[in-house]
Amino acid sequence: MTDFFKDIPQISYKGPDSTSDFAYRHYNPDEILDGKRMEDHLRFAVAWWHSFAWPGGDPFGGQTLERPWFGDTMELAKLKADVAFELFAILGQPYFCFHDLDIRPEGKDFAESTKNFEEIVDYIGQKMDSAKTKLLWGTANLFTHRRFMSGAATNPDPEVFAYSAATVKTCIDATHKLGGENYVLWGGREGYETLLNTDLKRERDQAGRFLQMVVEYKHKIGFDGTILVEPKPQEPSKHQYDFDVATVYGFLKDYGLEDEVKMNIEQGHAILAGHSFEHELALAASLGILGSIDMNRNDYQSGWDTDQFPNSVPEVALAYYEILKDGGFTTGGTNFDAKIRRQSLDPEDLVLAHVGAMDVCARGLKAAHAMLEDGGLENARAARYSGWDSVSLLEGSLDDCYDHVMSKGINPEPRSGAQERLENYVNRFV
Ligand code: XUL
Ligand code: CO
Repeated sequence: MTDFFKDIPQISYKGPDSTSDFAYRHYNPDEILDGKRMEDHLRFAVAWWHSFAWPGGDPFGGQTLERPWFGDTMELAKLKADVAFELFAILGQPYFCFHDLDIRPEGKDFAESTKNFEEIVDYIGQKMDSAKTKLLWGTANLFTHRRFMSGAATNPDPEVFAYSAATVKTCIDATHKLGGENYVLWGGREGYETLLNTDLKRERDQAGRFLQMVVEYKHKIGFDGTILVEPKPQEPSKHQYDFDVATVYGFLKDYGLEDEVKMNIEQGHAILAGHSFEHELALAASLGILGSIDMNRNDYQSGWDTDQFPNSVPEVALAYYEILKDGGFTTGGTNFDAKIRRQSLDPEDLVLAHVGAMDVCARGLKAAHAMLEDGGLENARAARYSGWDSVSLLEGSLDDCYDHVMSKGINPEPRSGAQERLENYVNRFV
């Protein structure tokens, strides 16, 4: 045991009337919704990078957080893992997620970085043997080190492509070894700054082949987790090839991967793309590629990726509504890709950020479930499209539509979309 979280109790469900900071008021893992435990619906994960590796910097200032495990040695990486599993025990969430760089010190070359990585993966594996926490997904950090500044898969230098592919191989191996349920690719540097130096077609083809290689490798080693791509429109690159769900779906179709790869959709990325979170989720669901979510929120004034913990029940309720309507998570889950604010220095801040977020998500899930049970939105939607039940226009032609209008003297009457009534309806539940 380290003493990092000393005096912080294990968090448990105490009910909505509890006034304790260190209690769940809504997240009740064993509560059954639609025949399934709440824990199995939400499948919460802690993100190693924000919770244990992030030093608190912003564009104007460096480290604010002081952590006894900061530093580039194997001993400190193990201390970081010890503290991570202590947080998992306090929260009782079922999953975690990591990048290679979050858990191991960078070596002097690829071989040393890989050796460090494999040793820490084994260390984490041993800790998992006696903990209830499992791996939701692993991923490779192909964006922080300067070698990736011009892209990973989309780099003009083939040696960076190879380095990135070799890194992803080690990360899929580690994810497989730890029983991970998904493998994520977020293309942080897979985009460009200026078209003046960029061969856009070539870079997109490199990214397509890279993803095919990932899928081929998954099948080769028998990894049966889901491969997930995480869309984001910009930051760090000005133009990203994986802008949003629609863009990535077109990309998957181009490279024959639409049945192999699903989406990891992040709230803040959806907002940056000019969409709502529920739009991205509903679109992915309609395309059959909704996989998992990164739950966070952005600041609505600053307009950049602030990765804050969620705290709005109405927002998350609409997100979980789309997820439940799609049948719920299978291999996916709710990863808190969220960080505390840089002034939140204390160990308890890290705990309470997760506690609050888990409660907000639990309330959102309950509201979403109640709306689906009640059926108000689905009935209203069905009624709105019911005219289609009695016509077969989509099997016909322009000529058929012309005859239909002419012969029946059709003169369509506009009907109310009833948005305010539906908004009032949703507010009854959230
Ligand atoms: C960056 C982001 C990443 C991915 C994993 O905005 O969301 O943390 O989730 O690489
Ligand atoms: Co993310």
